[in-house]
Amino acid sequence: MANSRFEYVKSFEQPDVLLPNTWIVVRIDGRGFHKLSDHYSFAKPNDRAALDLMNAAAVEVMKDLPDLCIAYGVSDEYSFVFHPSCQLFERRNGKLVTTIVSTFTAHYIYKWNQYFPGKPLQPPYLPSFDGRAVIYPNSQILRDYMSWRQVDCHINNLYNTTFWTMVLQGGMSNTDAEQELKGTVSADKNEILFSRFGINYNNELEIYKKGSVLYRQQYELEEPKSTKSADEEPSVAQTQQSRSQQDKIRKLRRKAQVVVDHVDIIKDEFWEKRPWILSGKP
Ligand code: DGT
Ligand code: MG
Ligand code: MG
Ligand code: MG
Ligand code: MG
Repeated sequence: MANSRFEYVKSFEQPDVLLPNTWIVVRIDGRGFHKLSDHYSFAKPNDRAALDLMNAAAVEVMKDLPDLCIAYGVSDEYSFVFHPSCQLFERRNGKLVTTIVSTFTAHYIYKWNQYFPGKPLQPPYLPSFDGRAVIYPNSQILRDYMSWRQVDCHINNLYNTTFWTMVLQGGMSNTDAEQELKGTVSADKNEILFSRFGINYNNELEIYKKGSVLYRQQYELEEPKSTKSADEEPSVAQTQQSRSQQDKIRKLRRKAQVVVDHVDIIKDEFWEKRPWILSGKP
């Protein structure tokens, strides 16, 4: 780039690199989806097509960015998780968030007709998403973050399921249902659903109760034959090789199938069965 007398403006740009060696979570959330879901008549409390479309867009984001190790989605939000070793965009906050938000939005809009045939998108009701990045210092706190989102999913879904059953099946007004649910605990809502409507909340679809977890199927890497012992300083050639090894891992991650699951991610079992998610290694 040629130097010009205008070049100095570059010095106004602020660095926004995220702390090294930390988990990065980019959470995106639909803007004004209350209005949007009304306009396109999403089913209440859960619209299966709307959730499937969120998941389909998120799968494309995972495929596009092999550095992502897991994602979790509920309602109009999705959390995308980068491993602490991630060096994508030199870990620049703005680059990471805007890339995720725009890639997700592009796929969401591209696939809309497939999931909502006969309901073409109409301005001003066009889907858009905001996003933010938060860093977490260790995998325990990262897991607590994921648990927080899944607990939120459960609490909201139990409330919404009970509320909309009281309104749509019980013929109650929104205000009356809201009033009656004020101060109730989970057991009360389960009881209302069961005794008045014969609904066992446990039998509701897992996608509604647990949200959606996206991760890569385990991928394998053939170990390179090593001639040197581990405590020797790596040569430049070896560093190069390990870089090509890293590229190989990225390629494998890109090829690995992305799974959409609706399971408990709060208990240890999910993570213990799939150690490659947190280790970031094949
Ligand atoms: P925001 O995020 O501050 O721009 O505002 P909203 O309106 O997106 O609010 P938010 O994100 O707190 O809540 C999500 C809204 O999206 C909520 O009003 C319900 C709606 N929504 C999400 N998924 C579904 C669905 O499956 N069915 C229906 N009927 N509505 C849904
Ligand atoms: Mg929001
Ligand atoms: Mg929203
Ligand atoms: Mg939301
Ligand atoms: Mg450019």
